[in-house]
Amino acid sequence: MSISLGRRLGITAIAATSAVIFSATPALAHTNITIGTDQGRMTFIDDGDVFEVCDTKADGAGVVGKLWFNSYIGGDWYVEASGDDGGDDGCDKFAHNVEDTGEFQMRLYWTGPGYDKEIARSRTFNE
Ligand SMILES: [Ca+2]
Ligand SMILES: [Ca+2]
Ligand SMILES: [Ca+2]
Repeated sequence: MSISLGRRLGITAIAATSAVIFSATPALAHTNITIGTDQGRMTFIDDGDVFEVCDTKADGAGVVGKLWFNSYIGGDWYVEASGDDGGDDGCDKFAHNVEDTGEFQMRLYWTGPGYDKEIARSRTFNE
């Protein structure tokens, strides 16, 4: 009786643990990801872990792309790296290693007068 109960509890515990690990795993990147609007865009380039930020509209303000991170240990999301682009030619780039230590998310902001307005946000990812 007690052995049978123990077995059943053990199986239940294993199943529950697997479910938690599965649900906490964000989608793996292994591909480029682009977000944006007509004001600008931000692209994660998987080859080299480079992030490209482009201001695509001559509207008197630039854009800033931020790479947010939240570790598996918990706690708040915070900005790990960022890059901005303004009226100059071409896009700006920054590199940041994306690894399997937590979840990453790209968020793009339009730097209008006096404030940064979020205009796009990616799914969470890592690799
Ligand atoms: Ca990569
Ligand atoms: Ca602009
Ligand atoms: Ca530019």
